[in-house]
Amino acid sequence: MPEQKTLIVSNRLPIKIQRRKGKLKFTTSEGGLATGLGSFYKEQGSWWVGWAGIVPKNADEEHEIRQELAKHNLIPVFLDQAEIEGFYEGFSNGILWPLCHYRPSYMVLKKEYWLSYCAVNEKFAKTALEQLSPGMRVWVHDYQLMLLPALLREQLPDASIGYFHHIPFPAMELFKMLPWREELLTGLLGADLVGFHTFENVDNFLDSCFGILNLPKSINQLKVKGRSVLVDVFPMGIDYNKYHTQATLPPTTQYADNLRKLYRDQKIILSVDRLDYSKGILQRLQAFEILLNDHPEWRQKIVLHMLIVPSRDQVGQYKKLRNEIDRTVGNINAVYGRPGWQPIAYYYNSLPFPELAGLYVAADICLITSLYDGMNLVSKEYLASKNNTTGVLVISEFAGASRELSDALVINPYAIHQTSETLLRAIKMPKKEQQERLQASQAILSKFTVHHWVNLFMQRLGEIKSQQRHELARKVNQKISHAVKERYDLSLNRLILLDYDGTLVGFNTDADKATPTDDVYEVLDLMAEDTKNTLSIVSGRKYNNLEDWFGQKNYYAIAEHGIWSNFPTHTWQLAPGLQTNWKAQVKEILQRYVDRTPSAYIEEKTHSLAWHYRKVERAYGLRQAQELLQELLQLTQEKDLQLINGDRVIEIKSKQINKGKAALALVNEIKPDFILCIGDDATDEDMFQSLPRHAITIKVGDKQSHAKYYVENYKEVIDLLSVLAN
Ligand code: GDG
Repeated sequence: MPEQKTLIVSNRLPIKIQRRKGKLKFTTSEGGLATGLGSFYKEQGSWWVGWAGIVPKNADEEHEIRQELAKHNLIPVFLDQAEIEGFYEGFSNGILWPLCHYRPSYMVLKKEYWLSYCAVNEKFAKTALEQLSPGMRVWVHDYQLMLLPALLREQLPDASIGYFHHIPFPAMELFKMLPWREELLTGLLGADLVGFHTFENVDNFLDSCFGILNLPKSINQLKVKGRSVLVDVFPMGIDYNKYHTQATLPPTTQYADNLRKLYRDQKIILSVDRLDYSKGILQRLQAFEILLNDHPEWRQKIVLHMLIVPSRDQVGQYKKLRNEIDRTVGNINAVYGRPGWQPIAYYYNSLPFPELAGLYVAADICLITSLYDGMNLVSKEYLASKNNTTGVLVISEFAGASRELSDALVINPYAIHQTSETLLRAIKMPKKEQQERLQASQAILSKFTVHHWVNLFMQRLGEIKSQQRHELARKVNQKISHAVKERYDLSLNRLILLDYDGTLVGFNTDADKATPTDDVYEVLDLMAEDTKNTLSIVSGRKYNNLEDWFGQKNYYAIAEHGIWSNFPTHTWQLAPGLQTNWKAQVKEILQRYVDRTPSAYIEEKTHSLAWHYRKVERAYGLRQAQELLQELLQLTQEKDLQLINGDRVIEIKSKQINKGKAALALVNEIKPDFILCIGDDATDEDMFQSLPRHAITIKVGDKQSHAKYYVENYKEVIDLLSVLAN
């Protein structure tokens, strides 16, 4: 029994239903996903939801299908003809597929396809929700169901939801073209874990979330309304033993022997793929033709055995491709063929599994020319089918599998002369080298199997859920705010330290416009009225800024991270012994970056300098900031200066002073029995770290922090202060 039940949701169920002589015939699928997930969904209590792939004739037939599928823990979603055309062929295969495979010009952007996609995702959500019980995990598969994670999240805020994208995720510039880009990204981010085959896909997805949804970038996590979402790489494997064993069984060995007899004295080059423009079939044929043309000595000694599985051949682009393949194959065979020998043996059908395995066993070379491919399982199946024998894999660098299989011969399928040369190298490769390369690849494939993939995905889903629980325990909720209020009420001498920007007011691209709101004044005035309270703003801003806003108040202000303070006399005083002779040299560097970066500017304070990029295009600003930080590193070390990497600002000031030291000075003076300190910035960490242990420290925004608690945003700070003051 699995520890936790899992609901799998994918577009297709792992079963094929056909009508034969008026009766329904059910055949289970042998696909990689079905095998990998088999151990989950067949366990009692786990289920698989998906389209049955058939439109029932009437209610009786629908009932029969449901009954039969239920025996295998499968739950069908039924689609009518309009949904098949809109959701499946229109949006999934006519928009998302070409876009994710870098063929945006093939997209047919019709609003009705989008509406159908939304409606069918809702339909899947409804069926899935009927099956879900508390504590169950959900694993959603692939691009047909990108909206589903968020639809499930709406109804089940605490559920464990994983999503895996089996095809490539394109670069942000491309994904941006979609009129429904925000909706699709938001849909995916309903999941706790979003998985891809390669790290490039992960990067592309994170770039899109940053560029389109404005979500800050990190290596592999995003924050969605306070919930951490993990985005990670899971290269899908195969059932290695199944292929390795099948290669020794009679139907397969027999098929392989027959094939070898048929192609006596010829090297067999094999290709297996669905009819699709992403597979580089025409490029493959061109490369093969160049080989025949440039190396006549190999004619009659090689054969390209090309199995193409029929797919989507009623769709325009696919029909066109098929005609082109037919024409090219015919042409090559006509030009280079001889009586008794055809260079290309082309089959447009699909084979039963034992025969497909026979092809793998017999082939000397497997040639994969994908122009883009999420993973490509055929390449892995071919290698796994080789039992102490020989065989060479030639694989496109644009297939996800090429990232793991570093012992294969890797090609760029667009460089057809290079492909042709590499093919020749594979044909001539000595047996010993073939064996060495095979063994190295098999060692990887036998470890990173599909079962390993499933376990790893589930393990990471568990990890992100426990991280979320941990984070939630730090979040200021009603219980925590009551406990703080209780301590507040019992204390007699309180110190309240509040950062300003990002803590009491929101971020404004124009720093001068981030003035205190009425709410801020109201709650601070109320707090300061209480004679038990000493309240101070602790900010990085210039003192004249703070003087303008808070100079007339009966609370205090500390400016420029502690360089200036008006405590306790309400007159501004400078911290003693600070040097400013470093400023000219640093300013010169900052000025260069201002001249190179539109909208960046320098803010000069009496004892510090700030380079602001709050108005600069976000990604570009971050890049310039990284470079500037790098350049300032050595100089600031030599001059004993502090380099602060803040929120869209880089600040340089003397090391002798920081917010932590300033806060501690107040603590020593006042000797409070209650300390509350709230801040959002890197510089506030100095306060969190230097205050006594009993201090209640709160970070605004759930970033890595030394603070004990966190709140989501400045509005929650005002709420908390109001609770305390009232
Ligand atoms: C998507 C992504 C990613 C093929 N012909 C026959 C047959 N097959 C089986 C193969 C293999 C499967 O079909 C094809 O898998 P691929 O991975 O190559 O490609 P897609 O179907 O496009 O899959 C892809 C995959 O999802 C997994 O995440 O790798 O990049 O596009 O298993 O063996 N099976 C039988 N007869 C055939 O004639 N029995």
